[in-house]
Amino acid sequence: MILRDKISAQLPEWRERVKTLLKEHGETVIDRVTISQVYGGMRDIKGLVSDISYVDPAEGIRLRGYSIPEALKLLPRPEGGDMPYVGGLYYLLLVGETPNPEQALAVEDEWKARSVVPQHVFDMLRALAPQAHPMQLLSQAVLALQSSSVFARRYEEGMKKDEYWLPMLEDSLNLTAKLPGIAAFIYSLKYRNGIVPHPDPERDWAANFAHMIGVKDKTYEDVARLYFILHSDHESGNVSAHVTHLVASSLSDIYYAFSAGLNGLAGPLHGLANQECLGWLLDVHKKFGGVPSREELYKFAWDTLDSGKVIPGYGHAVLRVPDPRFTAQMEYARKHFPQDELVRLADLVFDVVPQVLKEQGKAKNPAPNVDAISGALQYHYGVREFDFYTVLFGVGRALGVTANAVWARALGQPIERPKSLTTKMLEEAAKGQ
Ligand code: CMX
Repeated sequence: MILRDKISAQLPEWRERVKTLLKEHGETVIDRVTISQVYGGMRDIKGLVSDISYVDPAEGIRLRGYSIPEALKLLPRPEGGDMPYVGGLYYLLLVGETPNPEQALAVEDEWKARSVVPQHVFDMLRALAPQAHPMQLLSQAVLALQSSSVFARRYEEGMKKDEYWLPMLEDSLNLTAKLPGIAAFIYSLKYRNGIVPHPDPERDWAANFAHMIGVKDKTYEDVARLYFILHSDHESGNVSAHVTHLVASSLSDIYYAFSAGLNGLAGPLHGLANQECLGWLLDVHKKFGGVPSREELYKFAWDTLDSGKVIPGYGHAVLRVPDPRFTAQMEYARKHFPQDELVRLADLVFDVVPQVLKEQGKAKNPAPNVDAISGALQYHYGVREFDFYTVLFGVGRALGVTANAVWARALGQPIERPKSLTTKMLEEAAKGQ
């Protein structure tokens, strides 16, 4: 298999590189840690490694060194498509090289061969409470697949540490292959008739999602590709990526680990912000009977803050500029449907909210993040049940966290175990200064 062969070929050099770094420079100090960081969600503490993506505060994400516009331009596209194959992106994340069309299609073919979702997963989802949030369904579905983990079976049988990454790759491909079908089923179960068409072998991974969810407009295939690519990876410290890595570091398989990561993504300060944001835009739209004036929106934004709420889709723990993932989606919307009311509203919010947050003076980054516009695109195509939107985020996020998990196994990253202190110890450390 192409991914296995490509990673295999790189591994000896990578292992040597890490071994030498640790042996010769293991005691080199790279950063200092302050009490506010210890008490403040470990913000900016450099304690994780990922060679797959890096978020530059002043520039945004780079996937294997490529900015979002560069990646979208370089990755191979389907004929007539505006956006690249997601299989090509997965190749880039896993292998670190830009794939040619055959290589991107090889990943797409791997996914096709592994896409059948076992019946017990559908049965289990049907048995859950009707009011269960779609993210609960997604997390449970991933967990239900755990019984098929190749890693868990091979570990039980006994396997050398050097080989751990191989079944991790198998599991990652099996899991990611099934996610579009699972997500489409969750959508249909919650909001339609619970029936999903079979995947179409002629379509790629993202286009199949568009097909299975029932959006007829062909351009939604591009939106699906764009969406999954943009949400794939955002280095390792965000909640969903970090939780997945943390759980997998105990040698749990990817199903246990990613199910846990999804539970973190379901929080309103993280992935759920996309549903919250669309809800906020709709509240504005309803209150003013359309797109309000600048002044009306300014007051509405202040009312949100004064009521003790955050403005969803704005702010970021690392970024200090508008999120390029926001920009890519906004550019798409402006190009393809500039007159859409929610897109016009999201554009106005982009004009007004940063100013409001600056005036309030709390948020370190008053600019939009990925969630500020993503829902408006889905809404345009008729995917209007906005409590489903974080599921879409989760499907995309699987690509990044599984790629990281494969490499963490390949390079033998150990179980995570940071050290905690008591408040008294911190007070004493402060006195000693
Ligand atoms: N609206 C109102 N207040 C905000 C804000 C926003 N959009 N963003 C930050 N703040 C506030 C914080 O709540 C914090 O207030 P307190 O001092 O009272 O606790 C203060 O500004 C400082 O926060 P920060 O250091 O700028 O941001 P954090 O790193 O603590 O948090 C984030 C980052 C994303 C959780 C925060 O900006 C936020 O809550 N944004 C809205 C929710 C959102 O869009 N989340 C999605 C992020 C992207 C993703 O993961 O999907």
